[in-house]
Amino acid sequence: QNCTLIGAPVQEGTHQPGCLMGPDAFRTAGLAQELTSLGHSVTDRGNVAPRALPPQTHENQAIHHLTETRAWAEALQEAAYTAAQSGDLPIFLGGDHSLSIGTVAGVARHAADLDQPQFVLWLDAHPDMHTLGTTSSGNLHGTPLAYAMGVEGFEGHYPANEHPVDPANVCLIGIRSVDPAERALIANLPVQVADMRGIDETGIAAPLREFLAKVEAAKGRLHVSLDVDFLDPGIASAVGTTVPGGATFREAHLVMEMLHESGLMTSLDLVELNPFLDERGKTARLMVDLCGSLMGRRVLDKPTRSH
Ligand code: DIR
Ligand code: MN
Ligand code: MN
Ligand code: MN
Repeated sequence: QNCTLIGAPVQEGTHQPGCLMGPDAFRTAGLAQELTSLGHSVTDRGNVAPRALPPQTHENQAIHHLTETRAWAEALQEAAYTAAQSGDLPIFLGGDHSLSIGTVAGVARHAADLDQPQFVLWLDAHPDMHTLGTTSSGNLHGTPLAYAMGVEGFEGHYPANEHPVDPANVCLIGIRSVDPAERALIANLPVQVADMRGIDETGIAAPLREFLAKVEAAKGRLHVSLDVDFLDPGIASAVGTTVPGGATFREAHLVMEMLHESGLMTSLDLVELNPFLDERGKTARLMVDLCGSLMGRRVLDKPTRSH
């Protein structure tokens, strides 16, 4: 497969600086070499640069960097649409999770051109389902999934979302930190949510297998958005919003291997890596290692069937 790396050094969606260095940390940790060693070809398109936009404000005073976030969303939506059209696998190197405001809408626009449904797998401790009206932290990395699904509350601030993802085509895995407004939205939308309690009961493979079967049956396109805080802080500490009780090394690799075996993934975000918080690149290297499993590395030549 041809992989296109697209850097999105955005950090305005969070409160702590450092995600700016994410794309270069993925490069330094050897992402391109890992993919090449698995037989893929890799084109690194460098980093996206947003345009300067006229300042905008919102009545929610907690919100910061709204103008910059919109500028990134516009630039990334265009970059994602163009990359998806090429037929290569776009891999977006974050950058905080606000980059998915642009990437999901961009790939969904291409799916609409192909007349295929867009599916989204959100691997995260958080649902990122705030609107501009409900965020109390004002950190806009808490909003991309609500926007991607066409939830109201962004009009006139984020770019118009012409191809929203059907909430029934969205699956969240790893969830363990949910704010009240997000809880209410989840209760009212047909999204599939595997929180850590459910994962403890069924194992992590069951909800993923169920979701992948839906994607396959619908002949859908699948965007995977991997937030570093999906992982347990004990193995991945380089993220501004660690939450205890995350996915283990083995659970995370299993998810990646099942995704690879499904052959369904059509685009990928790697987000929230903050190299300034890393211990000698440990988290960056783990993320690259997971990408190896996601892109075909396996223990034995014979794939282990999970179903
Ligand atoms: C929290 C944190 N729900 C907020 N969100 C994070 O600020 O809205 N998402 N960290 O990944
Ligand atoms: Mn997130
Ligand atoms: Mn269209
Ligand atoms: Mn998160």
